[in-house]
Amino acid sequence: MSFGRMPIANAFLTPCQFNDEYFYDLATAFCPACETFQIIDQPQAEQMFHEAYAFFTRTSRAMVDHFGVYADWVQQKFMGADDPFVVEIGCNDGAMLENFAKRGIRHLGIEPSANVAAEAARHGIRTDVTFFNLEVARRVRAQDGPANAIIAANVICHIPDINEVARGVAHLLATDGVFIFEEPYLGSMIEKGSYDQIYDEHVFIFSAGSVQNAFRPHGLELIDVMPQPTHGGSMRYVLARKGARRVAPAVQQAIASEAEQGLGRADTYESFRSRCERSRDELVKLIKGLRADGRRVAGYGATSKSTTVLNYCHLGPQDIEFISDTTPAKQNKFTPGTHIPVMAYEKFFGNYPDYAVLFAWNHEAEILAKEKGYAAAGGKWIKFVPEVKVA
Ligand code: JHZ
Repeated sequence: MSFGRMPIANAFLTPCQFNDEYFYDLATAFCPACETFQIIDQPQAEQMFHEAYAFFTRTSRAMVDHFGVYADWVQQKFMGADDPFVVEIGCNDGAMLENFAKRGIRHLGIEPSANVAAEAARHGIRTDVTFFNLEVARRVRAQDGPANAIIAANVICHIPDINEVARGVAHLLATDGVFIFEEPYLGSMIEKGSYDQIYDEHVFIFSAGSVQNAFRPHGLELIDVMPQPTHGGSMRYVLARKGARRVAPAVQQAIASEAEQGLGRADTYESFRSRCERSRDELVKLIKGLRADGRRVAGYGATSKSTTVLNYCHLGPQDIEFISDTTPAKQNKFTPGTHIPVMAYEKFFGNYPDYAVLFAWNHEAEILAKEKGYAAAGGKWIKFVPEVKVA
């Protein structure tokens, strides 16, 4: 399936950059042999992760809380060794590792985007500004010893060379160490029709089956899976060296439920494609209709996901007046490809639109709780996951 010509999801830009924008074809494929769902054309990692990376984890209070709970669980369950060592791949602004650092636990955040890594350092996190690979794993092990836990959140699916990740993890992990990561789950994306999870950074949308197949050749075994409510449905995967730890029954249960859901069948993806097309047509019709009636429509949350929605639906500033976002690095810039202004939250609060497209739909509970005033003033939300509707 192709979603068409797509810019880099987080490349928010200024008008003088409009003429040099980079585009690629956002198309997906499913491999029945290894059960991997992935994008085909993959922009270079350096085009996405650099010193001006626009996404900061701390922009969601609920996610910061979630990472606090995640970190506590890792510590209680897997950090019993004397002087344990934890490594996070892709630590962003340090929202997760801070929970280890403040307890004096030896840690290292490996983060290729220098600006978010600097924010992590500001919070007392030890960082290494680089992409994770086998060579880095060798260097870290030589300096700090083996890792009792290697953790990641919304990162492993961003790395095209998954075999290199597996080689690095297999080298760095202690004999009884664990590799734990979580990210948007294929089963949830198919169930909800949340096609906006597909963009350049998300090279893979993993499932229990595809994770098992990707890491098994490297001597790493999937020993547990735990569904998470974050990002519209995520899965946490726990891996260990083969035979080092007991495999929880949840692994086989997840694999059986993936088969039942049809994640290995072509017709599942045919239906998903039709659902994406229907969602696009309904959203465009709704927004164009409102604009024809003279209504003001804005967006809430200039997410990476919204780059896919806006470009796939060909919605621009004539349809969506502006998008409100709390991230300073995105404000007063324009959305990739569609050039809708991104404005500070005050613009939304001070001049409520008639309708607001909830692009950050995964943070709905957090946002609706703080935006009671918008609804009270007669403002309406446009949602598009799992179905297009006004609420
Ligand atoms: P949010 C990013 O995806 C990129 P995105 C990345 N590839 C990934 O995998 C996930 O994160 C984890 C703003 N906001 O979290 C802040 C408000 O304005 O859905 C963010 O710009 N007001 C690493 O970009 C955006 O919305 C608010 O009240 O799709 C949310 O982005 C809140 C809560 C957020 O991730």
